[in-house]
Amino acid sequence: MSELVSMRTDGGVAVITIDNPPVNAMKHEVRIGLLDLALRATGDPDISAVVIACAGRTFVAGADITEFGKPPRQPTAIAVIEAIEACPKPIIAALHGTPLGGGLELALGCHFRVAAPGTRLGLPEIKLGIIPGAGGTQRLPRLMGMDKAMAMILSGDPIPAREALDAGLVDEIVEDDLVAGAVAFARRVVAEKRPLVLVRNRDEKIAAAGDLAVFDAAAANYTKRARGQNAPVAAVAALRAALTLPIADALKRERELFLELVAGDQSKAQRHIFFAEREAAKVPDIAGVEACDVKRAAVIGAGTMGGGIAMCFANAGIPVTVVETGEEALARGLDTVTRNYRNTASRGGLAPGELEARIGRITGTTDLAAVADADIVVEAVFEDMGVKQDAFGRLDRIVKPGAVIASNTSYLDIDALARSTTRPQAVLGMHFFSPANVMRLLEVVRGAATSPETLATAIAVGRKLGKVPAVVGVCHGFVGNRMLRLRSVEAERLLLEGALPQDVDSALTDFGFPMGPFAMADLAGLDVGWRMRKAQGLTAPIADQLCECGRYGQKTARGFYLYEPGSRTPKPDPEVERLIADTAAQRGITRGTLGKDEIIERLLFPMINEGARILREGIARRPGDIDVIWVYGYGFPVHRGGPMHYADAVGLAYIRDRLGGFEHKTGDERHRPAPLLEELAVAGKGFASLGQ
Ligand code: T1G
Repeated sequence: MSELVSMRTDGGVAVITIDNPPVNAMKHEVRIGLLDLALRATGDPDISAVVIACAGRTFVAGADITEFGKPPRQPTAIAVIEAIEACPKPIIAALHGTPLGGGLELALGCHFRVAAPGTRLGLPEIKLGIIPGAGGTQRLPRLMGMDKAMAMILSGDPIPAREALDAGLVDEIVEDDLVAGAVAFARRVVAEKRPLVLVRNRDEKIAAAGDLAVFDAAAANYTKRARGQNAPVAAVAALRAALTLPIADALKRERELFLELVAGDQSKAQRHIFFAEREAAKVPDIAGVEACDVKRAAVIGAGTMGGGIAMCFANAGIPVTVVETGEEALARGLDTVTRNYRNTASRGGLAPGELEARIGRITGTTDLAAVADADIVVEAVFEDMGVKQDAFGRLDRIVKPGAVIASNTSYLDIDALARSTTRPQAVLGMHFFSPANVMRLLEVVRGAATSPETLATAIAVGRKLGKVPAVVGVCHGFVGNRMLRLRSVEAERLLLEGALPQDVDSALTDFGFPMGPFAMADLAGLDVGWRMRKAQGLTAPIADQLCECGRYGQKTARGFYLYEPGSRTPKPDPEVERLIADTAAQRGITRGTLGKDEIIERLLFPMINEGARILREGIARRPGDIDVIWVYGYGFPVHRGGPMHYADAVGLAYIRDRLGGFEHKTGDERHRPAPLLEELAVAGKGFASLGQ
């Protein structure tokens, strides 16, 4: 008998309660307890019905992910669900919090499901590089219909209880005491002798979805965006089996696909990111430090970043004041924010009333004194040290004591900004990524004087804004941009050595990135990088020349590529190819042919090497932090686990040797294998040996 699962009876109704904090993951001991009590309730003549509920903040949020990759132990979740389905008495699942994955599959094995109002139900397995493995791909479409089930399983996103009720996934919303409501529901089922039809036997919605051509067309919309991920393709195969195979065979097929994926490298990589994401915000030396409560925020600057950051606060329910130097710039910034919200609302992305509510939380002003009572101020002014130091000096004289003063700089020295105030302990970096209201990463830059309270508050705010906070130290470009610089230099070098922009970009998109460096540069605007390079005394042989002739990318319809009017589709430009060839010739570089693998290695190995330097310097605490930064901030394919996890899969000795070859070829000392990489390679170890 497991103490994680208990049973009591309430007037002939057995209430089985799981209590395995923090998220009632269905680990081995829970499965043992559940099976034991389900069988006991089945056999007990005094029990007429069963309710399965959970203590704590949520119903079962899935299988225990830490058990993956280990030998499976009986009973499996499938065995527990089959025991529930074999019970001749009504079994009701009482859902609250986030019943996800195996938790929702457990509920789908029950005869009925009732839910508390705020419940969010989902099958997020695809985010772990797997598919539902306990019947979700077969039972969910039988309850909700194929379209809705496909959307839930292929996106992995949860749906709210009300939507689940409308779709037939839950049978009742219980407004008050959930378990009492579930017991009452059970009694009604018994009293009304309601037929106990197992979900697995409800074929009407499956029959309705029988047209395979329609199914395949809908599925293609999802798999075309898979970018090399196996799980979406497997999920479609499992769902298709629901239409083509009898349930028992289809469940078997789902299990085969699940077991193949869970043992695969992609799922290992995505599980690594799952746990690394949760570790990245943990800073051992501030464990237990209370974050200050943030009721009001302010953003200095209403440009692209300032506007996006203000939206983050408004989206999280925090009133925010946006300050600009002039009325015109302020109006332009707020118009962009309003337009963004209207676009989202027009696509059905905002609940009724939310548009006005969010815009209503944003107040614009040109009076800096208006931010005096803000609990946190995020500076997002022009990326120039002088301009920022001036802003910090003025904020220091205005903002109330105890407030956090953060900079959204993407590479400037946070310690220098802190020294331009009388309260360096209240200063740190909060580096958002463009578009700030969309990108999930938040690089939290801890300065030398940043206090534990300030850091804890910034991390808590990051989480509240729905971001993935990753704590890093101060250096030029912090972690992400510092590594990106190495990739950008190499990308330009590859052009001179024989590649074309489309060769480099397609190598990275085939690898799994959403976009290659040259298409990305054209999207962001070549002039932005040009200005930063000039400010830092850096050059980019091709990009600089393109900018000198006014080719700034999409905004000028010409950059590394050509763009037809109104189109964002990059087209190769012979003029650029000629410019590259001429530049190479001027530099005495003989251009040759570079294969995809070589291009990938040349782009990724130097940045991995820089990652090793960053770890040795302590700018990043864990290799997993670097992986989280690259996956959530720079589009590194999640199914490869980020650059450091990927490096371990490739092998550090191989990378060390290739880098040696690059250094010999380019003469660039940054290609020299970093001491940490060398040490690990010699020891036959990977970055993972350094801890998550
Ligand atoms: N297994 C093990 N640990 C888990 C876990 C899980 N399923 N879910 C969360 N944790 C840990 C997490 O690492 C953290 O630990 C703590 O719980 C709190 O989590 C058969 C095979 C539920 C929405 O994918 O999405 O079922 O850092 O910080 O922000 O088909 O956790 O404190 O040491 O994230 O409030 C499917 C995963 C599994 C859901 C809560 N289920 N979890 O978010 O807290 S596959 C999932 C989440 C499956 C079946 C298949 C979130 C949450 P620590 P947290 P939160």
